[in-house]
Amino acid sequence: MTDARVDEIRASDLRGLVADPRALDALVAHGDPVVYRVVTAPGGLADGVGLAVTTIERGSVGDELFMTRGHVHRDASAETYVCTEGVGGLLLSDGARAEWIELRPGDVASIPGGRAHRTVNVGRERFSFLAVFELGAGNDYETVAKRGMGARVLRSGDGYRVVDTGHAGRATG
Ligand code: PAN
Ligand code: ZN
Repeated sequence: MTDARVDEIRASDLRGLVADPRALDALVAHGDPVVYRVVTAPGGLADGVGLAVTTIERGSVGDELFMTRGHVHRDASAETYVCTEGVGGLLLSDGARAEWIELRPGDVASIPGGRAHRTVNVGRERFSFLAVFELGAGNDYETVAKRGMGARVLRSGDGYRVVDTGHAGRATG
């Protein structure tokens, strides 16, 4: 993939998405580090299939572990993730309920069509995964920014915990 596109997502790109905006401001003031990189095969593979590798750095915003922004596919297409490095997980949301799937190298996770999805690095190293998706799926970031993912993944001692937050506009619990 010599002509691959590389997108760098920095702390400042997570504005409006994190639990602790002050911790985010501090991180941005301290050099605005790269939270994750997405390497995309331009044009994708054959037959309308896209391929991208995401690598999330180790770190947190306050207690909230480094994560992707999260999105829903506008065309409600499904997607498959294959973990290649580190320990992380996938948060899925249908707007009412959140689901957490832990991922280690070799694990495969399916994202059903219409679900919002976000990944989180919960390990001690980088967390990397390969995504296979439909080209032209159309990533909608606004929905997640508005209603959240229904859960947040926080550092907890040596490990992590997934905290249910409910979805904005719905009863929390
Ligand atoms: C992935 C994601 C990638 C970055 O390739 O786009 O992990 O996450 P955000 O797009 O939420 O910033 C994917 O799910 N593609 O459809
Ligand atoms: Zn996706």
